[in-house]
Amino acid sequence: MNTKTLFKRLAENNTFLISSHQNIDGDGLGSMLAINSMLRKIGKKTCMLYDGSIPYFYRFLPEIENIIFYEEYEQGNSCCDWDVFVVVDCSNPERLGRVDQFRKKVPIVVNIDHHPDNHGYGTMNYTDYTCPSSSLMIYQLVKEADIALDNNLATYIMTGFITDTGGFQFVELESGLLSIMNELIKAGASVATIMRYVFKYRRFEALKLLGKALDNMKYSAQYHYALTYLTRQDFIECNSLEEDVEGIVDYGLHISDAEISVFLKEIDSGLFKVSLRSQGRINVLPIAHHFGGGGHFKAAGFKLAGNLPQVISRVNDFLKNYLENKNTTLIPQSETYPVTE
Ligand SMILES: [Mn+2]
Repeated sequence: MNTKTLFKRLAENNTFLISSHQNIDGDGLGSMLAINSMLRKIGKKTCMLYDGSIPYFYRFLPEIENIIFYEEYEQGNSCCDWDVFVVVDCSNPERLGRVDQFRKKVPIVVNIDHHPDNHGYGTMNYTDYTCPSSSLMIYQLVKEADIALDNNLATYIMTGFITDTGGFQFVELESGLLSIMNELIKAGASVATIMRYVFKYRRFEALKLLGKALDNMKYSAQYHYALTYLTRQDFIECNSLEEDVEGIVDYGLHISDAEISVFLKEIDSGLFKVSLRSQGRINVLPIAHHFGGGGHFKAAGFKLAGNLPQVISRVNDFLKNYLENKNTTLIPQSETYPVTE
């Protein structure tokens, strides 16, 4: 669906529920806040609802305190019936957690996303996997609607873009993108501020946890991939929070000839969340699909049950097999954008 038709349909309705995926990142948050801000500017009633916790380093985002947590919703608040449910940056609606129930209760479901494995679960789907961030898709919608960018809206869109491109590292900044950046900066987005919060501003305990992960890292010089892990015990020893792992998976790609970085995080005793990152040549999405997960060509993830040695060996076995068939595993040319799951 194009932006013109979508905006027309949005404008015809009055009340909107907005949500995004669990383990939310800067693009999920930026996109939620951006569509919320856009709809409010045209006089709509909105409610941002999220099932999960929001990492502390995203609290610099204006009006983030307006996002309602699912627990608060359950305890009763002003949100009631909605005409439209807008889901942003979410390839699979199961990733909405308990908010997913509203897909069946709200008449119109709008799916705005840039994940290549989004199968169009909305009643209206605005999907574009060549777009570097979902927030940039909302930028296109804002332009279509002829809504003026203000400081907040520009900050939300820029935060999504910066998060999903790893701070402009994983995208060729061509003139088209640069002119959008220029417009966002003119409207008040501060690249320096966003970069600091998204990539640097961390608790001391997060750095200790990174130390553990680097210590646990193994590198396969033969297959060119790094693999590391963190167990529940590591979290306890470092007094760490779940969000303290943000960015750890990227460190494996610092190795000069690494093609892939793998990070296993024990989320519960005997259950691991596995994150994959690619330098840009090898497609990691089929690996995630094999294990029932999803994501992008360069950033994907899945969950795997077992104890640590079992999980490591299952991942190693599959990866080695996969990497031996390189002809079938390369990222299609020019499809090299997002870097978060
Ligand atoms: Mn995204």
